Amino acid sequence: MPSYQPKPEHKFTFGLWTVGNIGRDPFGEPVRHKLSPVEIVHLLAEVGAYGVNLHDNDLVPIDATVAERDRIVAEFKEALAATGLVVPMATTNLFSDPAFKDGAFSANDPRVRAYALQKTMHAIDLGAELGARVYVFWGGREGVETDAAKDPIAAIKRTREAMNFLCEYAIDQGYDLKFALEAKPNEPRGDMYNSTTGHILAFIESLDHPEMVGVNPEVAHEHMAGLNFLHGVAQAWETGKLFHIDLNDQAFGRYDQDFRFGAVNLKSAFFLVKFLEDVGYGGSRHFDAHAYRTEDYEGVRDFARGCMRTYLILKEKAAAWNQDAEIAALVKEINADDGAMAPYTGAYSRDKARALKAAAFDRVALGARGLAYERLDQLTIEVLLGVR
Ligand code: GLT
Ligand code: MN
Ligand code: MN
Repeated sequence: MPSYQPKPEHKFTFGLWTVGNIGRDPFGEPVRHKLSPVEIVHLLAEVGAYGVNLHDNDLVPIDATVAERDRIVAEFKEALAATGLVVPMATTNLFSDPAFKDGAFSANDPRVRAYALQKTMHAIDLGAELGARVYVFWGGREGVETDAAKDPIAAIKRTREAMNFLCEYAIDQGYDLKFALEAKPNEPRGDMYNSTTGHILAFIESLDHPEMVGVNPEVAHEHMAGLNFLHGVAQAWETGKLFHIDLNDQAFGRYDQDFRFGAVNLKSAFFLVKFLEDVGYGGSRHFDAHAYRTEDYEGVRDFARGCMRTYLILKEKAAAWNQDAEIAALVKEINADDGAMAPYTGAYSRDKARALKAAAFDRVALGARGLAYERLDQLTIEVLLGVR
């Protein structure tokens, strides 16, 4: 019986804000006491995580003096050294402080925009000091409740200007850092800009340094937009832009849930894990989720272990799917190609186009053929249910 034991090579990471979530929601007070960053590092080491990610202010309070900052960072580094945990990713909190109530990089007030840049440069320095190689940007407040408040074109241009500035800053400092932008359609703003991974992939191509910018798609955020997460991830991967990934779960049409990975949509989680493993995604598997509000810290450990365990079980199911002879035969049949169309298709030529326009197709026969996707899907379900 496999142990589904997390190992460093699985690259399972959690944010300080995930297992450190104290269960506050818009209707209720915290249900768990606050753990210090050092305590969180030890909790993560205990459950078998590989790394810990952080916002600047998860570690260093926004109003800390330089001396306080240095002391906190030194203590944190000691905890990392003692546990062997690493910090693969860092990010900036540009959403909690009231200064950012109208956004950070896209805010109407130029002072807020400049302060956001300043705060991010300090946070990038902190991330680089801790060894982070990926720097995430989640525009938590970059949006509006009413389009009377902001010109959407100005918002895009301001965001581009900020990203270009920060790319140059990282290059100028000689940091070995890639930026990963994270989309979300709404919450906490009524509507957020760069609302899906697709929007962001297009936006990246308009930057001065597109090669150093990719995406950090999150399961819940694409589900909130009603989208197929795997398809966004695949598009990012295919263009070399999958720099990071936020794993969690979310029921379609509900509030922002950030549930344990695989808690709601097992089949989508299966195809996602299968994709990441099949293509050989080498980045962090970051669980951006938190325990139910009903839990104490034992429940938080259950939550964290559950995220990793479900991932590893699904990884095993993916291998079983790939090795299943009946499934493999169906997949082969579905993708069969006798080469008869090769003279007409592929790269364009005038001759091919002329020949293709004159070719005869049995349209009725094409439409009449059954594709056996029902059988294939049922076999998939049976792999997942453990009867194959
Ligand atoms: C916040 C958000 C996440 C982002 C984090 C990075 S913070 O919890 O809900 O999706 O990834 O800023
Ligand atoms: Mn996230
Ligand atoms: Mn989220």
